[in-house]
Amino acid sequence: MSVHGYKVLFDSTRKKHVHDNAVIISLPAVREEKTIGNVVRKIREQLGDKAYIVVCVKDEEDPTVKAALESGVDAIVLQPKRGYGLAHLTAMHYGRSRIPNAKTIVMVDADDTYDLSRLHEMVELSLRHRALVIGNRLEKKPSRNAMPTLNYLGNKILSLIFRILFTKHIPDTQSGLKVFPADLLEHLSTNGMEFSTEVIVASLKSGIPIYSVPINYYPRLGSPSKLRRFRDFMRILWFIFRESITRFMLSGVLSLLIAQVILLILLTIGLEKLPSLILSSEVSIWLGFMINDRYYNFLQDKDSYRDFIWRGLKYNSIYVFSIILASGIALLIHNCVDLHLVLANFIASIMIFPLNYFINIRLTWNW
Ligand SMILES: Nc1nc2c(ncn2[C@@H]2O[C@H](COP(=O)(O)OP(=O)(O)OP(=O)(O)O)[C@@H](O)[C@H]2O)c(=O)[nH]1
Ligand SMILES: [Mg+2]
Repeated sequence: MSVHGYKVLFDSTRKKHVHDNAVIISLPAVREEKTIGNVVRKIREQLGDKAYIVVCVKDEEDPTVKAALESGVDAIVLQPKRGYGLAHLTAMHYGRSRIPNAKTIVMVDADDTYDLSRLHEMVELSLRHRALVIGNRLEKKPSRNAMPTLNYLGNKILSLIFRILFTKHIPDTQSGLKVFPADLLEHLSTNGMEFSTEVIVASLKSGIPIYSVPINYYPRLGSPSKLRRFRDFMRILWFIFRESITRFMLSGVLSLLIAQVILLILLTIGLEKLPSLILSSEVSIWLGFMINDRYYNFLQDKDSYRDFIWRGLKYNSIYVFSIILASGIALLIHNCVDLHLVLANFIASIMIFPLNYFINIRLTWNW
């Protein structure tokens, strides 16, 4: 993915930045002329000339452009359309086009609210482990001036939902300060505020480890926030759902339905109830595995036929407990409520969906 239609407003073309240790800094800004100077100074204090600072604005007339020039940034670009994510994508892609060797990208707001005193350490950590390093603002509750209670709750809730659906604990998913390996950029494409979450999801999918470093969070002293609370909250929530549960919907629903058809056939030809249940569940799990593998680039890269079977067996064996549980529940419902076994099995399968989801997501991104 690359960004089209952007405009370069300024480029220092300082050749000394083109070295292997360069770090691309992406600074999206809308009317941040009062604070951008401070942010640039703090970045230089931490990273010196290693930092290749790209500011992205959405309006050519924005006074931030002048302030950024005066503060000594390396490049200023104009994004093709509005959007926080698109601003980052524009700055990052431009940075990479200038410094193809850069190994690390830093994203941070231009509003001087993020504590950058650990930036150097975060960059080192990211380089050493090829990791995503997140500045965690929620280690201790930030002052209400810095983060109003509603924003604090929103951040906590989004991080909690993320934890439930991705079975991964990240204390501050919405932090705007993130440091990650530059090649992760190939997997990023969202234009709105969900960009921040996309960086985490892309890291999980790529098997990149994630670290959190506690930082302070300060009040905004410049222009008002660009956050549209409700709209952005809903967009991020939808993104989390889209990337987690719905990812397994197709395979889940398909294999669930096919399992019931197979169960009906096995019962009709006179097989005992328990073996019929187990056999139909097995087929459904294999089917789910194959759909996931084919359509969601499941587990690692493409491998040989033998490896595929081996992975399938491993995947299957982890489901043993869930098959026993589902069959048990199905028989219980069937006997107690006198429901047809196929219907009882259908209900049991839906009941154990959370367990299967948990197994599936753990296996998919195997952490
Ligand atoms: N270029 C560009 N920058 C943007 C856009 N939207 C937001 N920004 C900048 O992106 C950064 C993050 O936006 P903020 O308004 O600080 O949003 P936030 O940090 O989630 O919310 P607060 O905690 O209230 O600051 C700031 O530097 C903004 O100026 C956009 O559409 N284009
Ligand atoms: Mg901000």
